[in-house]
Amino acid sequence: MLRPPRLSPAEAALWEKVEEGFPLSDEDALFLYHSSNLAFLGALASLVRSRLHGQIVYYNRNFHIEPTNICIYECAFCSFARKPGEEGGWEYSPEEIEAIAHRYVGSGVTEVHIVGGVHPKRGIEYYADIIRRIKRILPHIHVKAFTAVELKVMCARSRMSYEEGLLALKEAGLDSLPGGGAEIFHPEIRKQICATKANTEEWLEIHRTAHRLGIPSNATMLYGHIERYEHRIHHMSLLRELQEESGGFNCFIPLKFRRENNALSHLKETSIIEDLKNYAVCRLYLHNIPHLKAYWPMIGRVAAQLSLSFGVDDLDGTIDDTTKIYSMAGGEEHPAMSVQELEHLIISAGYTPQERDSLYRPIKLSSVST
Ligand code: V47
Ligand code: SF4
Repeated sequence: MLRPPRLSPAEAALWEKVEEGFPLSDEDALFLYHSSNLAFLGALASLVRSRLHGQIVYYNRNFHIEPTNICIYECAFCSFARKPGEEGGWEYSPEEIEAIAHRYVGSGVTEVHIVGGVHPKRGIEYYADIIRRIKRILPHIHVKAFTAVELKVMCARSRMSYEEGLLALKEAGLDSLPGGGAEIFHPEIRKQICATKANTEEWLEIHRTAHRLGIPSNATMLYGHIERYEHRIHHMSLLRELQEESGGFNCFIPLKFRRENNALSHLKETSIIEDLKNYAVCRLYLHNIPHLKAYWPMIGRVAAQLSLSFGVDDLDGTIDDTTKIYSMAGGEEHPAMSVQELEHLIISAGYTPQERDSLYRPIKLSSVST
């Protein structure tokens, strides 16, 4: 990666630090967040990205199931949750979930992503049953399911420790955990946007336990609402620390706050410049988490394509379904992208597409020639 010309002394020092492979300090990250030199940020993040993954951009074929949007919590940023009996609420029966899984038989999908509201009545047994039913229909599917927030409550309801609950789900076929529920770990912000759900220590403890049991996971950060850069850095520092200890995080996903239909609708959404800058700082600061994912239904296709030049190496995914978490908050209505569309998007940005499984093992070479 060519060093951009006319760097300030501070930028040149950071370039050398990253080139030599040293981790960024919190001060370095803050400096980058305050920088308006987007070309520098992109080049620096691309230095790390190409060291880790060359020109490859991963994608996978997945679908989502949101078993319910009934939720005991009221997170300020959430447009998705409903109270029991409230209009717009749903709770699928196991048979309805089986019917969703049946739609994907023979489709080539390799992963199902299952997250939903925190239902007042459902425990580990219910969710283990759902996983078993899905695996009977799609035996080779990787089940990435349940945020730490959902897991905390389902374990408590079934009077199980985190370890017991996770082991029961693993036995039923759980393969990994998604990264949701992390939001912003700093207590100053957490108490304003999601005061009552799993706190920071609980979120980290559930992921630590999963990693110890051989269940890998992802991590997210909900950014662009009331937090400051310092809170984002604090958030990432806790993840970097846990990753140093357990090595169980596969991927980090910054989630841009979308403001429609929620209690924070008065806030402005971040600009694309801010989103790209954030991807770059995340890539640079989280040196020990191998993958950085752009979730295109949330940021849109153009921003997802641009993000590839700001450290992102993974596009999620060939989603073809009914996911509502983002469409209810202002994301794309029926997010769907075919393999050809996704590969075209990657190739036209100058990168090489690679289909992956949920553990980032290559599945096959691109079907579209570069
Ligand atoms: O925790 C909710 C976020 C998350 C809004 O692991 C919102 O591969 C923006 O975790 N604006 C759930 N974000 C989704 C999730 C996820 C998504 C994609 C990939 C993976 C993965 C995980 O959605 C919640 C919350 O942070 N969210 N409402 C909103 N208005
Ligand atoms: Fe419930 Fe999750 Fe929405 Fe919070 S973000 S209200 S926990 S569905």
